[in-house]
Amino acid sequence: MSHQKTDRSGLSRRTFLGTAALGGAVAVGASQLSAVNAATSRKSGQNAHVEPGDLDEYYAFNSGGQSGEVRILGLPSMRELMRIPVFNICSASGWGITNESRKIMLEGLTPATRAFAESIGGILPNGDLHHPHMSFTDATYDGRYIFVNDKANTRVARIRCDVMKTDKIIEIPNADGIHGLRPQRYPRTGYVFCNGEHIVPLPNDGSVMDNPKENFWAIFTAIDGDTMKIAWQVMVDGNLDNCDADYQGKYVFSTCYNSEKGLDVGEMSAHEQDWAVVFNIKRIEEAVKSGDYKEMNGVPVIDGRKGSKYTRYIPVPNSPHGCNATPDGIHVVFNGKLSPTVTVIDVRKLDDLFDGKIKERDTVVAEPQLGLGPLHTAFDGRGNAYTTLFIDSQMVKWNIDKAKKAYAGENVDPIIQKLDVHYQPGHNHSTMGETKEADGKWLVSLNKFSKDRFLNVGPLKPENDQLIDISGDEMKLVHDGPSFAEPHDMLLVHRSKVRPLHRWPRDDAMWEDARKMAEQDGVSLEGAAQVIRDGNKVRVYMTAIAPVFSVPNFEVNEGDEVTVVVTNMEMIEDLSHGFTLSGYGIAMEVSPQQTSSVTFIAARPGVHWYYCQWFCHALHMEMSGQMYVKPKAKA
Ligand code: RUQ
Ligand code: CUA
Repeated sequence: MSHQKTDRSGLSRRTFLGTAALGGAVAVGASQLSAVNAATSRKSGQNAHVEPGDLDEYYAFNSGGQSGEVRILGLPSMRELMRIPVFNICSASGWGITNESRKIMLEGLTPATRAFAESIGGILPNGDLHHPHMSFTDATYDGRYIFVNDKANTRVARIRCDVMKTDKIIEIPNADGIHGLRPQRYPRTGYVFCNGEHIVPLPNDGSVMDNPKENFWAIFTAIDGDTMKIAWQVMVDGNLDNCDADYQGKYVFSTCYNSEKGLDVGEMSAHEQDWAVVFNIKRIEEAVKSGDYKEMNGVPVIDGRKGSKYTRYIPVPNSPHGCNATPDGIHVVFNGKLSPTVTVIDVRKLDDLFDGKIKERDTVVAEPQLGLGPLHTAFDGRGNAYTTLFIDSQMVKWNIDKAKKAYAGENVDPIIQKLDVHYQPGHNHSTMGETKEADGKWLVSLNKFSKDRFLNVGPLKPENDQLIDISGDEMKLVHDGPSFAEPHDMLLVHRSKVRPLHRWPRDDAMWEDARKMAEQDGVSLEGAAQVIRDGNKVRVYMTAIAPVFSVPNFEVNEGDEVTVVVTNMEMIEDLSHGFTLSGYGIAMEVSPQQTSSVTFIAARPGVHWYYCQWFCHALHMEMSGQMYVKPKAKA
């Protein structure tokens, strides 16, 4: 693709957000051609088609954006395999309904938020999940956990990769809107780092609400990923957007687009330069040990504002967004967003920077001009970088070494190719690209607009996650994948790194409360068929084995507090049952060897059927029972 053409399409696309139609129509014609080319004349020999019954080579963990969940896709087929509810309420699995999930959703909240949640029904019903990232050992994925952020309610959650379920959710105090999130890469995770995006007063309790320049702050947080307790926080100037950790375990980086501490768009984008903050982990840990911090809401908060020995602020042109460390372990790329450039630093210079031997901008080794709206960068492990250009609607492939040479004054063009994507890409992600094992096979462009790429589904359109083959010299677009509610980020993990179980372990900690309760009642969950009355509390224990619940019916009084505990005793893979109670807003998943429980008030007299909602047997429809609720007057 010649630069001539690139520039023209870039110009027409630039008007996309304003006048839409024409630029988009031109782009569709061109891309259909390139899709045909990809199918017929691709040289790289990679096949995106996965035959029926064949397995994908990669897991793709896709954020569900404002749906609050995580999705698992197979790559390269882009088939959706599973959804993992996290911050959302899930009608199918009962996440947010069962006792087990509600405990996870409640117990990590601060006391103030917990009281608020209880006033609106017990849990916060939504989340805005942008960034799923897997735990690392020695700078590559280790298959233990996936950590995710919630921008909407300032939380961080952890997903267990053995069962692909959320097991911890914590609220981050002193911050507002957790956005960027990355686990420590080396020696292992370790810390999970996350950014508070919005500046707020400290404490944010209404006692101070004016004069943001003096009173509002952004907070950088390090969580202990093993315990999910907050290790420390750092108060910084400006705000915080995205972050990444180095490959050495020494530094963490965060971009700032609001060095102005503005409260509206005009104020926030006023400066020609903002910055990237560098956090010195060792020095911060020493500060925690020596007591150089202020405790706020039970957390040590270190002062990392300009001039502190714990941070450095590297000037970066204008409102940088993505923050990406390269698989060679040496560079970090800050993506300019309002500047057509990305800024590349060399992490080997950071010791000297912190020792005062060099200045902030001396760490910069390249600053190539790539196109309009650079947001995120991915890598192929062969020295090339791929940056999304939001405004140009393109993916640009460029060479890091060439960019360094150009920065040093040599007459070289680092840009290798620009590929049209459809449309307005945000994140991109390459297979294993944020690890030392980056393999340069596939790249996904997560486009925020799909407009004319799919059948029209009304005013709200899906996003478009496009699969690009990067194994050859040229990027080839091979697949369009519609997705809902703005996935921001996609983690592409080789299947050898993830080893989920086929059944739950019977002694799993997920239902330890139900087990304790059963023990007190003298009931074995595994053989249970019992109804226990304890004052106005009723506990119903049953097993599920296709196609029967061991308790075919039970009777309670109106107003009783009822707890139903269901244990699936199937040993057969994939034989999930469920428990749905009609008219009570209750559904739960009970997968092989799992126990699930739910507690509710029997507020509605009459006969209420319960049934299994996961198709499990030829007599699945008959897998049901009845709850009789005697009205108060007759009780
Ligand atoms: S952000 S589109 Cu929420 Cu990751 Cu850059
Ligand atoms: Cu059990 Cu359907």
